[in-house]
Amino acid sequence: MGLKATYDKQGYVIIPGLIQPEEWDRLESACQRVIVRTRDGFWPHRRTLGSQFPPYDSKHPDSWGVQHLMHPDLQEASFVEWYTSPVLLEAVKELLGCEEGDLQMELLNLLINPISHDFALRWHRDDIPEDASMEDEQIGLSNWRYGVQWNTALYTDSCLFVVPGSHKIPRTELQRELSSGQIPESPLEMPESICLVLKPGESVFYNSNILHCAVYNSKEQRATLHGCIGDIRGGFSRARNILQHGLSWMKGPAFAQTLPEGPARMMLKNLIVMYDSTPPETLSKYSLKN
Ligand SMILES: O=C(O)CCC(=O)C(=O)O
Ligand SMILES: [Fe+2]
Repeated sequence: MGLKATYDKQGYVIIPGLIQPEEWDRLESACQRVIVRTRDGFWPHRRTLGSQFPPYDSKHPDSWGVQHLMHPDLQEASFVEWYTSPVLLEAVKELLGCEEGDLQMELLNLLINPISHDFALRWHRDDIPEDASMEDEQIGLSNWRYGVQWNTALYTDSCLFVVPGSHKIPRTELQRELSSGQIPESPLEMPESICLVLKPGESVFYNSNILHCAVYNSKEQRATLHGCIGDIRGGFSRARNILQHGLSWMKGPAFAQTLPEGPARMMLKNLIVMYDSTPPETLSKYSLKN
């Protein structure tokens, strides 16, 4: 089966080799710098322990993610260069079945291990609330075709668990019960769930509405690039999910000036068109609670 067929069937596919050998050291040292900056309290855009979705509680001292790696204040050019690199975008275009001109710039974050204690995210779908009716869940799943999310691990990563195939089917009674607010005791209690183990340099592309959860071990080093790209043929179907992260900085001249040659400018323009045309009621349709 080809990559796209596998992705469509399972809801995820693992692809190696999307960080070129000559990019690796630069990207890894940039990750190390932003991790230190975040843990030392000098980067406010972070995912904090205790919060599953934005807005993240700014008071918790420990972090499980660094937000907005492409933000101009970080001055780390390697992130936007990698995010718009030909090898990565080829994979994205193949999975979305779209042309370069359809690509919409979205998020690039870094997922890291907490240091004070372990943390976990409960079973969820990123853009469908846990209490959605079966009908709404089916509508949400059917419409969620215009973007792809991925995790690219710099170090072995065994944090993410998914139920293969669950990106197409509303939850069963049992899946609903196990995804209603509680942190799982063990993710493998969920029937048919698997751990998506990534080796260094491997990426998993996944439908972010697949039923998934994550477990963060404070003793195991994690630096996993976590991005997503949209397809403008989806209109503003992704607006709520993307814009909840606070992307007004992407509209300013400081960010535009950092963009490399290539498709980056067009991808940003596509994001801004969506941003500016999204009706406010679209943004408030669901409010995902922590
Ligand atoms: O840590 C991960 O790999 C998954 C994160 C996640 O599911 C989320 O941020 O919604
Ligand atoms: Fe998620």
